[in-house]
Amino acid sequence: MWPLVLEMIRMDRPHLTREELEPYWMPFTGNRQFKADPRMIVASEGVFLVDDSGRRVLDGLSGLWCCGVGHNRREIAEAVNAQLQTLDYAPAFQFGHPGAFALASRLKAITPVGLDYAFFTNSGSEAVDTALKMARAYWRLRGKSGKTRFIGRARGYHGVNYGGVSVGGIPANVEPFGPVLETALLSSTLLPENAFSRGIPAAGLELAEELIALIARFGADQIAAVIVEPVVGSGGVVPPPLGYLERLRAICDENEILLIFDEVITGLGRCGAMTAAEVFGVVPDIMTLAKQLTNGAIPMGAVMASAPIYEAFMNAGAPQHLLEFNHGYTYSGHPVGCAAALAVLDILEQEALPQRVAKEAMYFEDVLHELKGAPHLRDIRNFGFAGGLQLAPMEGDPTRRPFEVAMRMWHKGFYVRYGGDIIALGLPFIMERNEIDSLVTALGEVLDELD
Ligand code: PXG
Repeated sequence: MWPLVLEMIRMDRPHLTREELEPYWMPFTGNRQFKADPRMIVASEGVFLVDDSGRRVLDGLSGLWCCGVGHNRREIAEAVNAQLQTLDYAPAFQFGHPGAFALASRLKAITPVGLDYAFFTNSGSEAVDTALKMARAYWRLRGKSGKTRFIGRARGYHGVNYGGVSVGGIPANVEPFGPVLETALLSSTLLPENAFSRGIPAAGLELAEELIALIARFGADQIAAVIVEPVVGSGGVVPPPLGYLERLRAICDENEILLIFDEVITGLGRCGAMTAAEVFGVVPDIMTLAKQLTNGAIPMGAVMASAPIYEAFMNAGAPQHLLEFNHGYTYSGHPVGCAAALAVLDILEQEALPQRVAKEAMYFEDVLHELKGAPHLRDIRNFGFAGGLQLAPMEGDPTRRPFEVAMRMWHKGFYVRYGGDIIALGLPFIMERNEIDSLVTALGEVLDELD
């Protein structure tokens, strides 16, 4: 099938003209640069993307951290197709369809014990804002309506909706859009002394104590929840210091503060288990999922909530016909999204892909850390099938170098992500060792070539 796809592309798809490119306002993209030098992706298969010249490009970020089981999986396409021909849409409010219930049960089973209820959204950003609303409403129901403040963390990324940017720790994503919710940020655990750590870094546990200081400043009776990514993704691939997440959990418990894990990137295989919560043995009160949930094929997110949270809403004492949570989306639990997600969970389980990631992560780590000593490289970080290279900033233009690296990689036939001072890698869970080798070798060559 593969050569046929390439033939079709060559024959039927001329490059778009500048005029044809113009009307699309692209997200999180340098629109002017892209339209001057387009990188058009027209097909995909397994660990490869195909551009509009029919060139195969190795996908080093699983799309945008979402296509871990590989592109164009037949099982997902068939499940989606069958669902579309059976039930394309069912009203999400006041009616149900079997797929959403089946998916909720599957997610309950694969997330840590205690996260028993699934609320569906269409993206990670919506999952985050849903989680924040859930947390505030929960405390209100418990008679503690003063608990409204959220604590996030520097370098955190929690999507782009107003709640998410309020708790996020990437200034450029919030400054143009303020004022936002009142929040406070913990410091990032990215410490110079941890540079070139393999996996979990040794230093930084004491940074969890900042939460104690924030509680002293604002009062536990004003704080609804703490939200963190167990392993920071977009903010630079930052694994947590040894013991850090456990300590956050303990402080939250002592102070009646909810702990939210944003597992939009870390969930469903990337960390070598179904969730990062499982890897670290720390169970949050609320967990967000998206991206890998449908392998990127259909937009979908989920919020997993603990039984006490769900029960607080159910036992609020209102008549049965009234809504317990005034929140939801037209496409919450969309039948096609649920069908895709169920197919993805089957693949993850049947092919034991989280286990594969756990096993191969060591190989990836070894190969990636061989880059140590390459020009411009300030740090290498990794966890599971996620890796980050931090580059020394160019004078006067600190984000230029990662951009240059990513563009040169693209022209060599490799897709990696650039942002800030970071090159990020998020390998597909099915990537073979020789493919990892070629990706990292190409990165080494590009770093050598740079000024
Ligand atoms: N939480 C986390 C932890 C994320 O990484 C979101 C929420 C928002 O998800 P949606 O589906 O609304 O985009 C994300 C998204 C990158 C990159 O290159 C990361 C994301 C999105 C796009 C690019 O690191 N993360």
